[in-house]
Amino acid sequence: MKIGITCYPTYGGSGALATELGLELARRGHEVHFITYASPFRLRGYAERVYFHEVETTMGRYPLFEHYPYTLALASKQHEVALRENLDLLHVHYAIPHATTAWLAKAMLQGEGRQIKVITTLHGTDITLVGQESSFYAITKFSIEQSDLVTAVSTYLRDETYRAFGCVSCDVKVIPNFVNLAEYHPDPEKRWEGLAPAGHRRIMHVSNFREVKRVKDVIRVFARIRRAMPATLAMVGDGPERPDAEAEAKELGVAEDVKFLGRLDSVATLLQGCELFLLPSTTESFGLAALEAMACGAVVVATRVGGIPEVIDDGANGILEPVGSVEAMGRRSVDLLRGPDNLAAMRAAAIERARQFSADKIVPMYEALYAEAIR
Ligand code: GMT
Repeated sequence: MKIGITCYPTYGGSGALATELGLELARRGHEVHFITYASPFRLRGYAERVYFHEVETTMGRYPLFEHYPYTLALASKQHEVALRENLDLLHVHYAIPHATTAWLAKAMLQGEGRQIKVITTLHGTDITLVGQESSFYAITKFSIEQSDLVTAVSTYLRDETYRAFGCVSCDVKVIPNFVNLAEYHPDPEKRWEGLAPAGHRRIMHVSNFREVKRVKDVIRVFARIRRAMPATLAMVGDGPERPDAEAEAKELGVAEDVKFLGRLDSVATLLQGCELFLLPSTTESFGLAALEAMACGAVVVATRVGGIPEVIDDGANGILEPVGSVEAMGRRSVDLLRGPDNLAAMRAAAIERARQFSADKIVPMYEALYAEAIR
């Protein structure tokens, strides 16, 4: 099959998932065309049957356009690539604006007597936050309803889509996030040499440091662990909340043991050395970062929100607490780290749970969906 994929190419779970999906599909013999404004960050180097088509984001000085109409440029590129490469379908990730531009590209193709199917995957804040803003609500609802097929990454997100948009004519199918076990797997040899002193517990957080990630809570939980034992926290990523997190680390006296590493294209080797992964978000439709951490053998300490309980069983393969309960997250982290048997058992359970979301199990669900779409 020939598949066009549009996603956000920069740091973020939806772009990560879309790129991993494209790479898996290509390994399975499909031809994959990424259509977006930059090469997706997880697309590293050449991969067989994978192509990247760049969408322009600027043009020469044209005073009439104070803002470049990127969405029109994207729709034009989706149309152009679909026509030239004879694509069977466009699979867009994150509804805004990708589902809308795909609808436009499809309408243009139809005008030329060509058919293409549009599949939209909803990832999170396209439904829970941005899509519900008054400027975007109607067009998001319209674009979802006009898609040939719609998927959501968790049951929570599907139900939230029905609740918030009441999409009468759409049947949202749940296809959970998946993890590439060839890259994300345990490696007991990894111990963060050069990052954490010997004897330190290794704690980690990865995100785009937006408000929803509550990165100050990450620091607060870590400070409670640090008071109880030697430990290092690796903060991977960047975003608007980073200065606040840095200030919080200073304020709580743990700055020396908190390493802000910035954006990294690949976190697998760090995750392999990590013992606890902190994800205290306000909302999380699935928590791809948590799944990848579990696959590497880290215990995730997260909030009991959104789709996270669909991935983590509290007390069995991870720890869940209400939003903002840094005291409980800190206390349970310390208890776990002090009990080597419990920690080892929970790490093993996390690896086992992550295997249920392996690419081998989940990607065929997308392939079945594609077959259904073009039937
Ligand atoms: O909704 C977002 O915040 C954007 C999106 C992204 O691009 O980072 O993240 C979402 O998609 C991921 C992949 O499906 C999910 O694992 C994340 O839980 C989800 N983030 C939120 O719901 C906050």
